[in-house]
Amino acid sequence: MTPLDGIHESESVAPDGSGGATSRGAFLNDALVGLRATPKRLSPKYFYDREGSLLFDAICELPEYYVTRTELSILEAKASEIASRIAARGPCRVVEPGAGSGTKTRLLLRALGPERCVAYVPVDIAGEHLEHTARQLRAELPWLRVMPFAADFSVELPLPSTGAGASTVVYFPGSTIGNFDPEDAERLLSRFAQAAGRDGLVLLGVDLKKDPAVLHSAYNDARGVTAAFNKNVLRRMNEELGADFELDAFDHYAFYAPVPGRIEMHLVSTRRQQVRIGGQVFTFEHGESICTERSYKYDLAMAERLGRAAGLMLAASWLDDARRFAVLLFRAAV
Ligand code: AVJ
Repeated sequence: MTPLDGIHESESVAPDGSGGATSRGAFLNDALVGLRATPKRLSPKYFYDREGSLLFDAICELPEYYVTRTELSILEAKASEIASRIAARGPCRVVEPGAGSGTKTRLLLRALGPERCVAYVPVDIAGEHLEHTARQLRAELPWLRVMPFAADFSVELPLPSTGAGASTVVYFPGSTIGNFDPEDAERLLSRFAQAAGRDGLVLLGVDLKKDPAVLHSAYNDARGVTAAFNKNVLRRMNEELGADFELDAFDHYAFYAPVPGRIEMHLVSTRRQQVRIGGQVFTFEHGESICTERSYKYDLAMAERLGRAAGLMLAASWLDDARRFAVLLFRAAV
């Protein structure tokens, strides 16, 4: 593991301009596997190159997309209480898988302060965006030891040593846990529990079940930013994998499925067409879709069950007044 521009690079990083830890080979392989599947499906992690991360930042500002601002409102109100709970047993290091722009994290790190936080370890697929966030954080919080890691946390969660004596808090905000099907979510939380260790903690942001109309509009904003975010994966496959997707021949389509309790995002083919990628030809029937994201919505009982299945015990929860979002603190169930 050799530092690169301040970013610790895990073995899986291939500096081939793919803007992230996932190599071009892995991206191509996942794309071919996903497009061969029935129904066709791609991982939402491929939204996040630099352009995709910026589009997601724009989504967080949309009036319809309540998720980020609701979580922020909880942190603004409860950061010092959460910090006291986290550092009750002494100083800690904060590890953040999928650390995008770190807006929420700043609130937590400031509430912890130099006495109670020995290091911050952001882990993200978008290496460039991670470097940018790390530089900003170092400038804003000069006392903070920032140790960015470019890695795909859904595959591995490598952690740098920060010296003895500090407990580990794995911080996973933003309801990104919602992107994982239940069995994968359990596996991921178990990995977090392992990384946190016996005295460790897991702090999770979870979007809660609510009026389907509210959910629907959050993923179908009037300005079409979510549609552009959704289509970003097609643009990436064209630019990075030499595919020939016509972005205008696919429509953004997102809906809430109450039975599985998730939002599904799709790209729907507007006609029968063929797409070439990686030397292969894929046929899309008129109306056939690629599922590009699932975003599960939880209630507290479901979240507690998930935690227990991953070897974690729910220690505390903070919700907004409208009970739209929850910040949950888990400790290792010894
Ligand atoms: C970052 C996964 C939490 O599912 O709400 C936003 C991503 N997708 N608009 C979510 C997203 C469409 C977001 N997560």
